[in-house]
Amino acid sequence: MRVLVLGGDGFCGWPTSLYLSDQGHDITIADNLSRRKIDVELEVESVTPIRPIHDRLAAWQQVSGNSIGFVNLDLATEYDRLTDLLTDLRPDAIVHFAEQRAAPYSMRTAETKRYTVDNNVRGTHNLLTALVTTGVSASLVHLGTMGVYGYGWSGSAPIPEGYLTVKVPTPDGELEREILHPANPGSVYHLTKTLDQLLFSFYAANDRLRITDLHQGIVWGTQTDQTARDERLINRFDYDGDYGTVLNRFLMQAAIGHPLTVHGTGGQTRAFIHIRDTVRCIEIAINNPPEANSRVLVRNQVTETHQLLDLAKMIGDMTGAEIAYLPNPRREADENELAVRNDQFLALGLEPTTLSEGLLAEITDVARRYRHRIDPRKIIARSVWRAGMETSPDLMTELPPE
Ligand code: NAD
Ligand code: USQ
Repeated sequence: MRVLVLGGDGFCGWPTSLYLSDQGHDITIADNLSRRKIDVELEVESVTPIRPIHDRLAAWQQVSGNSIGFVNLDLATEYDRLTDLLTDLRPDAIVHFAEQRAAPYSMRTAETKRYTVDNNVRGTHNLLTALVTTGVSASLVHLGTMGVYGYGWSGSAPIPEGYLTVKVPTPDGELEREILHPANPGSVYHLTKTLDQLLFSFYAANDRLRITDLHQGIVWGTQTDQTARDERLINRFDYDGDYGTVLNRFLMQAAIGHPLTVHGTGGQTRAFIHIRDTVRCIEIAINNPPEANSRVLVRNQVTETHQLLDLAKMIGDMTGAEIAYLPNPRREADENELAVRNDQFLALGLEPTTLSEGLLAEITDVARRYRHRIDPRKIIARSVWRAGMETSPDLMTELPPE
């Protein structure tokens, strides 16, 4: 299959591109490298030393014999170049990762809020319009998020895959309808994913575009079989207070002896998936697109749910790391229940990597190996959801000796 990977230089997009290339697909990446530029703006780097995109691509060609195309393109602002690319390439499938994806970054300032909305919503809408204008009949797979459903809204009822069955009272009795699950975003970033959903619904109904929206949980881990083949192919590992996600942050913190930064009580429950399962799910999704003329196909891309405090305790037991209960910089429930349906991917053959299998390897193979690249002053999350909310001072300012 000819596959266009939008955002293919990022944490999920890079290993997906290599995995699909390894499976024999013909891959082209389009990315504006904005994620690398935000690292410069935040004065932080991936724990793992990621190589410039052209070095990465040359290394993959050397290691695998397969070449991957690359186009430096801004999905949100370069509409004409996007239509040219679609017309030239005529992909069979498009995977859309190309959005600003950090909730804390999206809540930093008025500028980052506006950037996140402009970048994400315009990018998605440009893509949909470009597909209609060019007549390219590629199926589209978008990376959405579990956060569109919000947390705790339906108590212990499992979150369905995208649609909720509701009963509507009418003068003649009750009508049963399936509606898009109500949106409950917890940040401007998550809000953009709920706006994406409406764009998809419209274009699937009006233009018969074939769209899959993957509501993915928090991705953990770093390497896949492909990125581990050569150090030049290594995947990024974010640990900072904006882009680092909770489980990878705890693993990195344990590796340097930093207390585990639990926000609030740690009663928040979230959904997780290993990066190896992400890439496999994308392959399943491109191989099983919806029919034209059907509604958006929503699949929940998660394998486990955990309460944050349980995760912190598990890592503390494994490594001796202490837990620090910090003021929560976000506006979110202290505690919530979360059960998620993920029947579709399991039925299509996904065999989940469980937390118990990979945690220690992640600490020793990645976090400890590159610990010297960590700046402990970048660990505490400083982006607050509302002016005046408290954050913690740095708990460590220098790396302790090994
Ligand atoms: P990332 O920031 O590492 O990668 C995103 C890539 O898209 C970057 O390489 C960036 O340069 C590129 N990009 C952003 N805006 C662009 C634009 N306008 N034009 C072209 N390229 C652009 O993020 P990630 O962690 O790989 O996440 C990928 C997708 O998966 C995102 O849409 C995110 O919302 C979703 N997701 C991620 C997670 C997670 O835990 N990382 C979980 C659920 C969903
Ligand atoms: N948290 C801590 N300590 C930390 C960091 C985070 O307690 O050091 C807490 C947060 O307060 C929050 C939870 O952990 O309650 C998750 O935070 P996160 O940064 O790991 O995840 P989130 O902001 O939700 O965003 C990440 C990705 C995003 C993706 C989302 C999937 O950055 O792209 O969409 O996970 S989901 O959460 O399922 O919506």
